Amino acid sequence: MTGHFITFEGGEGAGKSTQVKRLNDHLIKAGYDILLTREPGGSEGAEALREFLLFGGHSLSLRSEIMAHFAARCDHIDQVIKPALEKGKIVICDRYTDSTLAYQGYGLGKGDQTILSFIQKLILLIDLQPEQTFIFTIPYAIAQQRLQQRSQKTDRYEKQNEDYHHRVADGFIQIAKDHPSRCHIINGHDKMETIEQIIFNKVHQQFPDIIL
Ligand code: Z5A
Repeated sequence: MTGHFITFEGGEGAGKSTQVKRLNDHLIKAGYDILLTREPGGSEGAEALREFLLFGGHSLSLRSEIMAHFAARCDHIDQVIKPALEKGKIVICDRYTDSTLAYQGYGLGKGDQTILSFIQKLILLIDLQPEQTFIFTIPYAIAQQRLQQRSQKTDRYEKQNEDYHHRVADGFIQIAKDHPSRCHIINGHDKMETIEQIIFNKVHQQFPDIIL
């Protein structure tokens, strides 16, 4: 594969999607070939599974919920991400495997080692890790204020209690510690322009062929 694979992660309302768009727009203006995508979703089948996972209202066992996220992910990888990387595109993905570790492993699974290792085995099986990941952090109260100001419908994870969201946030920090060369922690409470510049610099440092 000749392209690059960059992911954005973190709690909801932390500002990931805003920065994903800024990086995408900037790279396109600079003449790069980009695939901007998201999870769960990103392919026709995975978008159908997204609807089921986020808004379906079904009760799933934790392992089956994890498998459903990975089913969506495999379709997304096989039909969209791998072909784009093979064409040399820069793939920017809003959420990926670290979200499963944080939301299902640390959030719903409360950091249980059996669940974390179940997810880690699936991550190894799918055999496509991002080269660079930005992990956004934000105080819970600020994220809530931001989310209340928008009209989007609330998904099943956003409806979880505050303790759950703290476990997810701590999980993301742990993931960043476990993968220091791939992951960069971004303070989502900084100004948008400051964050944008930090990300541009980190992308250029990691991939000297990308000039921003
Ligand atoms: N999920 C999972 O459980 N397991 C998995 O394996 C995967 C996902 C892959 C997908 O949600 C849900 O799926 C997610 C985890 C779960 N659920 N939760 N909760 P999503 O992708 O649809 O939604 P999200 O990722 O949570 O996105 P979000 O809520 O839109 O958050 P965001 O992308 O980080 O924030 P934003 O849209 O860029 O910004 C939010 C608002 O803040 C907006 O009004 C901005 O203008 C404002 N903003 C952004 N940056 C700033 C700064 N720097 N200052 C001030 N205001 C700002």
